Amino acid sequence: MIHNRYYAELEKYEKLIQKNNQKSDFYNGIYDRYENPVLTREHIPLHWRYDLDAETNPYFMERLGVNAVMNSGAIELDGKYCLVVRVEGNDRKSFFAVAESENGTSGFRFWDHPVILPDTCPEETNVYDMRLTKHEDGYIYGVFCSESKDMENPDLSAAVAQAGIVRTADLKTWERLDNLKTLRSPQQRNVALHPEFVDGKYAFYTRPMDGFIETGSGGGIGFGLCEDIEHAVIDEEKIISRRIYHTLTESKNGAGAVPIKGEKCWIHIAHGVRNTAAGLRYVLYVFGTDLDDPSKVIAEPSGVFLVPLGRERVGDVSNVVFTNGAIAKENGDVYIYYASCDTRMHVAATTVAKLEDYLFHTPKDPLRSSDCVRQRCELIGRNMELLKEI
Ligand code: M1P
Repeated sequence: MIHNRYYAELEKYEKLIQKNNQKSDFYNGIYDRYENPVLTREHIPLHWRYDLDAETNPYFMERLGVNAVMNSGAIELDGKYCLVVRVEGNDRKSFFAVAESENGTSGFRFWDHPVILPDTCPEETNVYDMRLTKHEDGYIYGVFCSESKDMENPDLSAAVAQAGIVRTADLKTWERLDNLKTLRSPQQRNVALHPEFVDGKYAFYTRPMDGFIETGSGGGIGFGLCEDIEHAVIDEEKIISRRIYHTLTESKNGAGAVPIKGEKCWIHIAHGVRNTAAGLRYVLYVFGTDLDDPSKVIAEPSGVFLVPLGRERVGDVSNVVFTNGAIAKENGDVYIYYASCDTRMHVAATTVAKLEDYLFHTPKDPLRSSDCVRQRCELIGRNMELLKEI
């Protein structure tokens, strides 16, 4: 028999799922933020966490709790907004699960079961952060981090990160392909597949790393081509968005959402990391690449695009925003799904036109304080002239 408490918890759960979400009063002209997170751990269905049976669970305890929902791939499928969410159990292991919404900003509801990935790598301990690409070859690809213990290193925390690759037509049945091999980089995280062939080949954004946490000699976001997606091998990785001293990418950076095809460029929403006395700070930034050559950066606006604000600043890994999914609609609307503090998911809404205006009309970072103040004084000067008209 189902425990009585289930019905009270179900009522709370349904109220949460049906909660309206509105644009907040935040303004920067670039995007709108929404008041409420679109997904939290409370959105996880009760039957994934509790044993509902009153006999085997007399106290109605959570048996398999969920700690966080975060870094989600995003895709529009059959007119629905679908997120492939990174769900982190209380046991610290992550898995993927699809949550779907009618309008992209509220009402996200998980499908009945988590994603079952083919279990082809016995050494794999953890999987997370899937980027979803609707490729012109007809498949939907998921590229994610496949993490294993580093058996060659006696340090208990030593791990190895690789890029796992799966493909699907419906987000229900998944085929696992070989992990990506990058011949010149020992580890990879934050890898994304470009949606179109480039020179007849599959194109990946990579993040070469010497170790599991530090990128070391890996200079930033890389770009590489491969012939065979089923056994993907990349020889050369060209660094396209660099780590730069005293900028938001000083410590590291990584590809975020799969690039969006705009009118003037491919729009990349990535993350940059700097070190502080309070630990690493993760923010989002945007750059644009050539429509014919997506490895060529043609727009690099200065500074941060989206940072953790208010309640977004607090969570398991504080001072972090991270994106690995955005949905661009045919009418030009764009929904950027981002996690705060490795804890919950939010949405920001904008358009391709606004993103391109931001990309091509935000000044570049002059990289030195004295040049930055000159840049700002120019803006102030022009505005002072205009303000005389009032
Ligand atoms: O904790 C912040 C993020 O750290 C990692 O990103 P990166 O590889 O750039 O350091 C990832 O593990 C990501 O999942 C996490 O959100």
